Amino acid sequence: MQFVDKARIILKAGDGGNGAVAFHREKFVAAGGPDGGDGGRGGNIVFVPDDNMSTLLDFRYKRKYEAPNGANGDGGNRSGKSAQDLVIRVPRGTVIREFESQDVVADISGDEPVVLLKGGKGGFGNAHFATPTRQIPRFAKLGQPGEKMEVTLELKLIADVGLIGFPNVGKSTLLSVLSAAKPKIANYHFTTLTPMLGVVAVSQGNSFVLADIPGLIEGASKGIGLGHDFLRHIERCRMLVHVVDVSGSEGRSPIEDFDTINSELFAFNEALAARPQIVVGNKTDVDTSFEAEFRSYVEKKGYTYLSLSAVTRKGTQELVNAVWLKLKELPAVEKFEVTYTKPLPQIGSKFTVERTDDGFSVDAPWLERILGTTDVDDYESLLYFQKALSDSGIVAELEAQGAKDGDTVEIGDYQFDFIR
Ligand SMILES: Nc1nc2c(ncn2[C@@H]2O[C@H](COP(=O)(O)OP(=O)(O)OP(=O)(O)O)[C@@H](O)[C@H]2O)c(=O)[nH]1
Ligand SMILES: [Mg+2]
Repeated sequence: MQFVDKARIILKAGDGGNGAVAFHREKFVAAGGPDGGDGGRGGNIVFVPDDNMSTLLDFRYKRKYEAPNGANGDGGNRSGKSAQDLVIRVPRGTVIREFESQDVVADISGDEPVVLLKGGKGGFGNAHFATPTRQIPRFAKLGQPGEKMEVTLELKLIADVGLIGFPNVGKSTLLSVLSAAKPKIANYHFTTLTPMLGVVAVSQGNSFVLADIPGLIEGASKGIGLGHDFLRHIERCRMLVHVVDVSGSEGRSPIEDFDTINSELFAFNEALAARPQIVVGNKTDVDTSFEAEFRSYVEKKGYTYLSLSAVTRKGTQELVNAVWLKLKELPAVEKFEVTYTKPLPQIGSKFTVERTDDGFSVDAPWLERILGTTDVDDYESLLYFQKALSDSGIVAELEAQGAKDGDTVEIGDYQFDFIR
């Protein structure tokens, strides 16, 4: 299966249904009261984590996701049906960002479903607008549009511990002996092509998640080998286990290997490079003549060093214990903070009024949204809108700036005559 960990999709929540204009009719009753029902709510866009998914591949084939619209209201006070939410399943650890700003909208790593976009509210039917002085309301409100957003999805796996090191040093072998995971293991470079997770049991009820990623080489941060892209999957790991082949089986120096990987880490993300590391010298069943020098090198730098043979399982239990001890001191897996804020202000918020060559122009995005749901050809509907205009203080501001009856007032794409 192809591993895809980035995608870009377009989301649109459902529109609210329109309210109905209808009047009660009955035999022998000349003109009944208004009984137009409300429109139904549009469907939300909801994200849930799915632990059976491990890639964002599906989102390469389908790019547009729309929740259904609410149904329109009907006569006889019948409300339109609200639409069902559109539930989108993603692998756990998927971070959703608004495309333009790249602000984080959600991090789908908990168990709770996340309502990302809200469906539009249904419009009120005319039954809502009957008042003692307005007995025949010939208007209803249109449903509000559902929210829409273009987003990028990025998978950042959730694991406590990340395995790093050169290719062929035995990272996948270690994962396979510590957990039930069955990664591919072979005696050549870049056997592992995609990240893999395994659960490591420590003692009854205690376990941690270990992530194995493709090997790194010098220049990975410049795209050499498989590059450093996969490092993003261990970006939120609480700590790292740095696996080094201390047997010299490939003719390299363990000390140089260790420094190379650390500087590649640093080039990718300084915070990741600063994460606690336990260093393991692997393949000690082959040759240990380089080990003493390497051990004192890393211990002098302040790291914990453990001697290991993944194949004979020498030292594996000590490693599990040491990792568990360290994890107990460390904060939980990092969740991405939501940095995105909805740009649409609420009704009654700020506006500006400016003089133009032939009248006035009002800048108030929230008002344009109300206008979008107002039937401007309907007198009473317009009255309703004008009430919003005066309640917000815009009329007063226009008058203060000298607006007179008949002056042109521009609001977004609309033009009105000013009438007091
Ligand atoms: N002798 C010996 N061989 C080992 C040990 N651990 C792993 N190997 C061998 O080393 C080779 C590479 O092991 P992998 O686990 O695939 O290594 P890797 O680090 O995951 O490699 P990449 O996925 O390519 O980055 C395999 O042939 C393993 O059998 C060990 O402790 N001793
Ligand atoms: Mg591997």
